[in-house]
Amino acid sequence: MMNAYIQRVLTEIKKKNINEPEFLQTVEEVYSSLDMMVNKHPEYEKIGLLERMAEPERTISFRVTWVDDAGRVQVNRGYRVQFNGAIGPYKGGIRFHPSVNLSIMKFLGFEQTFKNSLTSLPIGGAKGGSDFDPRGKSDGEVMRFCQAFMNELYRHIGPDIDVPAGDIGVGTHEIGYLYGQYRRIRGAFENGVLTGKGFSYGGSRIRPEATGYGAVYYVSEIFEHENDRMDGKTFALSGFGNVAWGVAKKLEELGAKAITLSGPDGYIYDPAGVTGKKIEYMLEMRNSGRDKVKDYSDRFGCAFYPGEKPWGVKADVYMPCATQNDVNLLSAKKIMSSGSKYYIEVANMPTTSDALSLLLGQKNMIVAPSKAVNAGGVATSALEMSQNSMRLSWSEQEVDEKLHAIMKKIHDSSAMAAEANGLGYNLVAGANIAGFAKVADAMIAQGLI
Ligand code: 2IT
Repeated sequence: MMNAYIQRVLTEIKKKNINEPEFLQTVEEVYSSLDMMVNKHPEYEKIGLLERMAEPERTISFRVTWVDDAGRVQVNRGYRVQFNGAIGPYKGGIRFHPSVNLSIMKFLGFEQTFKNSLTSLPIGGAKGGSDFDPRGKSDGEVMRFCQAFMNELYRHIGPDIDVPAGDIGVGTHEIGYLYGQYRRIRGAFENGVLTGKGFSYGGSRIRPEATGYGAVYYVSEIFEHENDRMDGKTFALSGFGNVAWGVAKKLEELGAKAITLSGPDGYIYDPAGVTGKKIEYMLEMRNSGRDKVKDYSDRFGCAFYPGEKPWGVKADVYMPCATQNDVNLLSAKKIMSSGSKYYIEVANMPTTSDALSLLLGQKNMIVAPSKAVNAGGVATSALEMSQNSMRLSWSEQEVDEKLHAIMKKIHDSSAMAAEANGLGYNLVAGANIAGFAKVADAMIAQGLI
């Protein structure tokens, strides 16, 4: 029986955010893990903690006007949701994708709050983006769009206020244009305002690899817990962007291999492994702007399955690295019947709620949640902020060691939180509880704001 306060709050939040399904799904997922904690803390209800936690501190929506190559005026909608600043300046990525809407921004900002808390670094939660579609746009159009986006965003951000980074559709290239415009408007070299920068103007070593590397470090901790070995294992991945690239690279280093990748057009199956030059080709595919994974099979002669997802392939570990709602109930059933015991979320909310309940209900299955698994990206962003504020730069090895230690700590604190709440080795609930605890403490300490 779920705690009555949680039940009441969920009902209210449902009413209030009826048109925001992704956001509602995330709030439900997080709050339903907090039963024992809320039972232990009746004071949460008196100060409306759960109601406050589910309401962004600030939601900014703005017009972005730019001119395309044909001289036509284009209008997009921009967002920045500053969800929770209790433990540090707002921090989170910017996504450029046609699917961007308020529900997606809010679910990502809510998740980011707990993810950032889990990293143990001082960063609050935020998310931003636009319904701008970078696909098929010229470089000049992308630059003008980034400049127009920053013309409004600059007034809401700053190194001690809100520090955006990249996400889907926003990589180092776009961050460069965004930073250039910020610097021009501010008339100051405040490079701590954005992370994921190029190395020549304050970017961190390992930031491009960090999300993927961090995810594999996290998986290594699970394997250690299970007395299992990484070498020789096969991994089914979806996506072929920055995250899948980092995962494939680190897997190869550890003697394991990625055997699938996917795109909006279908998936490729490469039983020999996505290794060596094939990994570097992923960057080329991404930079082409075609958004087609079939290019990989054309180049390397492996199988391509148009319009399908890789979840029916037999693999030791399943890692969705693409975007939300990538694994539905049918896919989850396929994963279950593969005999694998590892389902590792990497993308934000890759699993539909019915699929997640099914997987979580399997006794022999270990499910790891994206807010913990992909936290290496934002953790390394926080390391970039530290380097910027100290005006120095750490070596690859220094950053990588810190990232590795952070991922181990995230795994261990999640496992401990679950154990302490009588939930066994439940990494999903554990991450929610551990992430929530620090934000809750900070909000309580700071009074009603
Ligand atoms: O989802 C994420 O954590 C990101 N897109 C990275 C955020 C960041 O500030 O590096």
